[in-house]
Amino acid sequence: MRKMRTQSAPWRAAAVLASVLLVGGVAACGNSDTGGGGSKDDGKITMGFSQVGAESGWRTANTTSIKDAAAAAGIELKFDDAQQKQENQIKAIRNYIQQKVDVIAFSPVVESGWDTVLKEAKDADIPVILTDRSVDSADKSLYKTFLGSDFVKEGRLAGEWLVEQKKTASGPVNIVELQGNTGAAPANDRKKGFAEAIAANPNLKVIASQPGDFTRAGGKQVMEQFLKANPKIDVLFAHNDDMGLGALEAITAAGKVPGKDITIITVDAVKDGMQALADGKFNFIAECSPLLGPQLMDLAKKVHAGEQVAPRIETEETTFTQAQAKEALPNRKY
Ligand code: GYE
Repeated sequence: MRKMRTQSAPWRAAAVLASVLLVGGVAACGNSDTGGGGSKDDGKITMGFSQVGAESGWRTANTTSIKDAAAAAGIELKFDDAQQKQENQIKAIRNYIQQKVDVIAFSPVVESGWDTVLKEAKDADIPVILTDRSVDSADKSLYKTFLGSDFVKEGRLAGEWLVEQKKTASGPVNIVELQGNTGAAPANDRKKGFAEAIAANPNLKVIASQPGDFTRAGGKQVMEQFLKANPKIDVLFAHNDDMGLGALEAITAAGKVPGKDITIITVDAVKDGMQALADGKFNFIAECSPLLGPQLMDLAKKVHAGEQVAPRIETEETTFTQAQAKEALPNRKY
């Protein structure tokens, strides 16, 4: 399927034929078959989904949620893992356009550079749903809706907690920041929200801020550099649990006690992060829910049926202290 790309007309025709054979058995092609019929396969919706990658516990939970929800909703899912590369996402989306899927959904690895491919989908009359992360396209007609979290708010909640904790600090509080992958909406927005919140106390200073790509390996490596370059680090703000978990190794190896010598704040609240919080190694987590699958499938059905949907649908989330993590952990599903 990945080979079905552009070029000559005969090749395109062959690609179309192949996709018709592939989905034709279960679905009448086109967008007009939503009325339902006798058999339960009638009117089946095909969704092409381009996932960012498998960089974190959050992403794994998100992928599971999408696959499970598609199966439960009777939506045929074509799934592609872009391995954190925008070019792979663009290729996957072009494939989905050629295969004439009913709906395209994707989580854009970075915010910029999507206008051309989104225009191609629009010209092919295939509705696009953004999920988890958004794009910075000025033309909002290029997609139907954006389903996901408010990342600025997550950064702000993290920062506000720190401001409260350090309100009696008399001297400088040195903060290091592990950012998500460069250009990603959650990296840009969490950085922004955090900076806005900590501006309330001039003692709070971000002394170093680097991307760790949302991975454990990235978090560990960049934290090692931070520790080498900065003798006094009081706080780590990591844009996700996985980078925070990677950083724990670097902090311990440097002879410091995570959660005590260095206050650690992260975002996500996946199981491993919540465990670290309950164990006293992390100090605070701003939650970001990966369980977007059911809402996404619901939206796919609506846009396929030509119904109007809200242009922005926000996920509900909370925050966790160590005590709250201990309480929530036994029922945590991901
Ligand atoms: O916080 C991080 C993942 O886009 C919200 O991506 C998502 C972020 C999540 O790699 O763990």
